[in-house]
Amino acid sequence: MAIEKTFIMVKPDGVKRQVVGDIIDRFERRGFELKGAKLINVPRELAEEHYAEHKERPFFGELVEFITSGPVFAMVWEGENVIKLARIMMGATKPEESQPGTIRGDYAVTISENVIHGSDSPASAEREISLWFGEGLA
Ligand code: 3AN
Repeated sequence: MAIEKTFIMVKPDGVKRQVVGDIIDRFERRGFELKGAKLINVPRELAEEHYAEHKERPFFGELVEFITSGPVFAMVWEGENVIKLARIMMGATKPEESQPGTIRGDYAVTISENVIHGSDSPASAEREISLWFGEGLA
């Protein structure tokens, strides 16, 4: 299994609720390495580009509003199989399917304000890392 990088973002609800430290701790304890991190207010164009694949979905406007509503904590994590393992650590998108012990299962009860985003494939990891951090980290 190759060493991968993935893009992880604590959304505005997670930053407000001060769970950034816990999320970093979970990734460090699992054995992943932090390669980049920044707290930023997301410009609308970046939000729209990040969620471009959902442009036609009815909740696109809500997604962009939410992600630009306060600072997010964007990170790049590296390690073996990190893309898939991070998704498992995050828990399912639907609150009724996210298991206790996962990040969403421990912190979120709604589908829209669900604390964390993580790349869902090697192609999106590459795209999202360059979008948020430039080519240097990709
Ligand atoms: P994930 O973030 O788990 O990969 P996606 O890619 O299906 O989930 O959706 C992207 C984001 O859009 C989710 N994190 C969630 O916050 C939001 N979302 C998904 N489905 C809905 C929905 N039906 N209503 C509102 N927001 C949604």
